Amino acid sequence: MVKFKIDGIELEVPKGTTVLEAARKIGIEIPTLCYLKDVNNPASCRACLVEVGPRLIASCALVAENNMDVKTNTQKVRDARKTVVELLLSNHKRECTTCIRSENCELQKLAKELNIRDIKYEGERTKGIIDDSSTSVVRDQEKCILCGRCISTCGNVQTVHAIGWARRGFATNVTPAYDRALSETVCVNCGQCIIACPVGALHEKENIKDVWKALNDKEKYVVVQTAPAVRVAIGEEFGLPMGTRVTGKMAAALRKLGFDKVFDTDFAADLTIMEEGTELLKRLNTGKNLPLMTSCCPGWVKFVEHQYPDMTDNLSTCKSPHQMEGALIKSYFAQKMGIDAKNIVVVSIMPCVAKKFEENREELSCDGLADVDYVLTTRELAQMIKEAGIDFINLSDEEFDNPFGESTGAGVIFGATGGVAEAALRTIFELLSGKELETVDYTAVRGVEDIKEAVIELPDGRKINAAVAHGLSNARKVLEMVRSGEKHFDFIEVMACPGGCVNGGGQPIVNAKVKEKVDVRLERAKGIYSEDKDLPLRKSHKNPYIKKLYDEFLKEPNSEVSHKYLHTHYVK
Ligand code: HC1
Ligand code: SF4
Ligand code: SF4
Repeated sequence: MVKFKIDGIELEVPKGTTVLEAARKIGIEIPTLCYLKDVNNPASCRACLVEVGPRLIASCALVAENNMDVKTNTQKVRDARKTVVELLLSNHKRECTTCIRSENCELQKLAKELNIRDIKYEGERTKGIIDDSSTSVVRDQEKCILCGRCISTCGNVQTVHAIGWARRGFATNVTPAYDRALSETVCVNCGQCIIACPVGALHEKENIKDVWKALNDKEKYVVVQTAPAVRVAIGEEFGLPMGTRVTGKMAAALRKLGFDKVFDTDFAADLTIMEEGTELLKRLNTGKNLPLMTSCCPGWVKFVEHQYPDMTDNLSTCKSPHQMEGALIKSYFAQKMGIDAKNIVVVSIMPCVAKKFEENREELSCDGLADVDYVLTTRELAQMIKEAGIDFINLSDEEFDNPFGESTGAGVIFGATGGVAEAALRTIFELLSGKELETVDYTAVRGVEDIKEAVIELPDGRKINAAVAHGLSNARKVLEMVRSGEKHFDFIEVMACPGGCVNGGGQPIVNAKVKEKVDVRLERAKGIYSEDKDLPLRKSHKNPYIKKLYDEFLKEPNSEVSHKYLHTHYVK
């Protein structure tokens, strides 16, 4: 242990603790911009300067030592921090009123806290570009403050390394190698860099205008569906605590926006379990293409295509749930309603920016029509609700529309890491045994441990070895273990985003300081599991509308019709 003082307060902390960590533990506020807990700590922004003797030192890189006397609140410290931020602002494209991150920008917030009223150092600014080549992520270099949080996230958390540092000194910027467009790189579109960025230098490619246009077009029948993870996060955009379930208010708001039908992607998550569970049992019988790897996360699918092309046959052929639902809306539902599928516009509300890439893939279409026409993030939906002047907080709960509005708890838990595996296990076991499961909670695959493993004994004595990984660095570890023969798995669930979709790149952006105290992944997952617990049905195969869909249209899981609408293939 080390004994030292911060602002006269005696402290005892474990060896290796930084002054920043120690100060925050006792409630002393030190500003930071580049620091992102467990991800990024380059000591580059210098906003966290503190005074130790005659020197000003960055507290994030200052390891506490015995007898140190640290001061965090002197005039010298306040002036120095102010100068640091003024210099950053002098080289920043300051269009705060129209910036996508206005009111949720860490630089704006800090400038206000430090009472910066004018920019003293006007002069030449570093030139940069706006790269909007990607379907998912837009980069605006002139808003970048060179904190490096995106680079560390992409490189260390995701092991993708699509972006990095280039040039030196005043010309330094963040860019893909050789200044390529992001769309020409190995970027998997996960958007984790967006939610790591403290400012508006990275954001999603917006589709709000496209959706308003469709809603205003009298010829179009506009249908919306919402992903499991949106309902436990969108409330944050309206000031509700993290993880608050607002499923009914969300359905009501969507109706007020003018959508003709309000469907739930959770229904198709149940359907995915029927299709993927059947696929798993078939592969177990033939021994081919094992382990079966989940395919509902387009960031993960892209990662496999780029980095493990020899393993694409291991991916499930199932489309992701919202793509399945889109294909069914334009076939089964259109036929039922007597609507020309060409006039239907399907909008998916997703916690994800990779889904924007996914819906544009030509592999995800049927009869010449894209399954899904537009994907909006949770943030974009909140924006539309605000633009429409809807009093979200005071809305009364409404239900989803049928035939795609009913889901089981198994569909809901898709939104958290381990959810797909748990949902599959609930169904596979029952279908094989013909017996009711006594407990449906497979807690071994829940939580945010990097890699989770479970062995499930089937009624016929066979065992299924399952692995669950979230975040692509963990996925890479699992694939390397499989390749080297170190581990044998039959089933692998991967979600590209740490924590799964609850922490997707399209979700409300949480300030880095809040992330230090609260695990966003766990808070939102709590909302997911409580919705699961409260639903009367918790196993996909019990969903009455799923049974009806098979009776009326698909016949049986993995049938020819199912393959036409619900399955796809990948590129190597
Ligand atoms: Fe997901 Fe999925 S869980 S991929 O994260 O399989 O986006 O929430 O909608 O499609 O259901 C996302 C979430 C989502 C799909 C489902
Ligand atoms: Fe990297 Fe994901 Fe950002 Fe692409 S979207 S640059 S893969 S973090
Ligand atoms: Fe999208 Fe979910 Fe995959 Fe993240 S984990 S890229 S939010 S599908």
